[in-house]
Amino acid sequence: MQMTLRWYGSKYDTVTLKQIRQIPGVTGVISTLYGTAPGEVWEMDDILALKKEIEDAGLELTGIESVNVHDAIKVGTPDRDKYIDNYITTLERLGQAGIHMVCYNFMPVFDWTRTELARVRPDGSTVLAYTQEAVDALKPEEMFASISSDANGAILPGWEPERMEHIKELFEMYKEVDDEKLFANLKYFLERIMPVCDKYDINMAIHPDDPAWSVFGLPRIIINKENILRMMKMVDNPHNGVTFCSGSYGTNLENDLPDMIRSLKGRIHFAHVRNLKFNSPTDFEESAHLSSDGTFDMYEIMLALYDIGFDGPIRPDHGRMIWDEVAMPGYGLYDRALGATYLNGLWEAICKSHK
Ligand code: DNO
Repeated sequence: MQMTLRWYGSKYDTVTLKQIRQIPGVTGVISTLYGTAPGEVWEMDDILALKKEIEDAGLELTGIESVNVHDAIKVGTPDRDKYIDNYITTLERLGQAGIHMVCYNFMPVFDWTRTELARVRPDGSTVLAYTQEAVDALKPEEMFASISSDANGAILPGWEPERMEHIKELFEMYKEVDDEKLFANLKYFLERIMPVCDKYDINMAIHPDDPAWSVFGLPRIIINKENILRMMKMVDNPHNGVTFCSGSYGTNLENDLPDMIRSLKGRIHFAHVRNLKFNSPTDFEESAHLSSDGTFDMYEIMLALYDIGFDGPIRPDHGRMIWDEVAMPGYGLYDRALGATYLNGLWEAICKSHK
């Protein structure tokens, strides 16, 4: 596996490439053209400039998170082909630039959803947290206002203000879309993009829905083993794979994470590894990566990845805000660096004990 860190680009991120380069064992960066809107074609010059900036800092552009999918594709509106064509052109250019892993999601309206961005833990760190009760008490359009003041000035992925201005229209668009329709639209999208992925050897890695259940009555399908295996089978091409995100699948305590990993041998193209601490089945917070700080056995997760021969990029996922850092919630430097080091330690021990 290759340890990486997510980086939003010098215009948007408080963390620098120089800092990332100094985290032991981190050799790559997962980035994106953060200023582009879903559906837009990415310019080759912008892709190459991003790649060069990262390489000049002594790191590799290991993959893209994310090339976002336009809502027309998820909803299956008559103009979806235009947006799929744009997506294909972007993939083509990424392939030509030597990029072989693209993370994306198929979540309607929102990307990941948290109800608090700065819950204070007993040690004084602050973390992202979720309670179902808070979601049930809010209208979707209130949700954005309720969390944006804690965002430290950052624009959160999937929660861009210009998107949120159209939230009612977005909900209207999805009125007729249920789980089956969403599966069908995903299949249509994947079947159209697989030829370009085959040509340039691009691994598509779908990110799970987070939390792994329906929010605000919207359909959500990338939530458990059954659905993800259905998706792998429905377009049975090795380039159709997943981002295994322990913190997203893990929101549903019925998901057996190591078992899910083992069932996806050869199809995990990217791993996000983090821990959650549950206070009740519908109230969780994003703890430190260490097993003892949360609910998951991180050793078992890393062991399952080892057992299936996982050799793709991995990243510590969201970190806590510690040591007075001010950064995009979940994406500061310090706790993600601790997470990377911890995961590297587990991996080294697993590798050595299997020699
Ligand atoms: C949250 C991230 C997600 C992820 C997208 C992929 O921090 O893991 O926003 O990047 O869902 O498209």
